[in-house]
Amino acid sequence: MWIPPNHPRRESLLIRERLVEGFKRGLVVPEGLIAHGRGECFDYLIGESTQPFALKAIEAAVAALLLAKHPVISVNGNTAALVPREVVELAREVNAKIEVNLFHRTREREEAIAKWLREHGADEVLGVGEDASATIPELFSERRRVSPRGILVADVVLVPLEDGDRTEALRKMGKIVIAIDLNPLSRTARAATITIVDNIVRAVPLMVAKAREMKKCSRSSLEEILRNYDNNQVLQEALRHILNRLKELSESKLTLS
Ligand code: PTJ
Repeated sequence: MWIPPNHPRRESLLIRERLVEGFKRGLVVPEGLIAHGRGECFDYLIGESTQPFALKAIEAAVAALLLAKHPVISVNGNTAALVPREVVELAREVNAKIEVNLFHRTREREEAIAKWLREHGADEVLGVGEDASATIPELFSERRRVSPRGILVADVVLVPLEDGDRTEALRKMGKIVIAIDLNPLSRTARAATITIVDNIVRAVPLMVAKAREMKKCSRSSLEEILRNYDNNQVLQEALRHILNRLKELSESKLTLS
């Protein structure tokens, strides 16, 4: 679809088109389009830019990934459609495995997403077909099926665009869970160890840049960043930001003339 270069909502429309394209390619499910709409609404409230609370979470997330023994990036349909190259770059920078994990799991989608990621530079993609032979205890959705070489043994898992159940189950297994979710009130956001309240299209490239920079840090300084991180405070800051923004807007002239 052609979007005029001067369209005031151009960026947002281009992101939408990437998802529609992903849907046509069989990467994204219709429910993924609905999930994106929910995300867009929260992005509007946040101001469609990365805020200090997200930067704080990104720093802690990168510290956790760099300190991890077995870091894994979990990829679903929306993530594959929106940031395939960036996911591969991040995995390379922090030495993480990439695993396909789907709520609406079909063999066709697993394979389509893995192929798409390989086309964007991934050497290995776990969680496809028989490789997803292990199960996460106490989880009944299709998300329970994981790779014994990936999420099952991971100590740190990045779960962009998640539905809450699995985050809670992974936490119960003792893993550090990093979520990227525009909704600071979602169960995922509240259950994760570290929540990046930002759009994945902005957050993942920032994580790549941060990983390149922080790779030079000592283990003790990375551990210190993690020790000082407080996810509850970050979620409170996200809500306070929305609150203040809406207050300011509600006292300003809103009509366009
Ligand atoms: O590909 P599958 O089969 O694994 O399915 C993926 C979806 C997204 C359909 C599935 O995980 C799902 O139903 O997710 P939810 O429960 O709708 O949650 C998605 C969350 O992601 C919501 O809290 C949205 O606000 C948030 N979100 C949507 N788009 C973005 C986002 N967060 C960050 N960046 C976005 N672009």
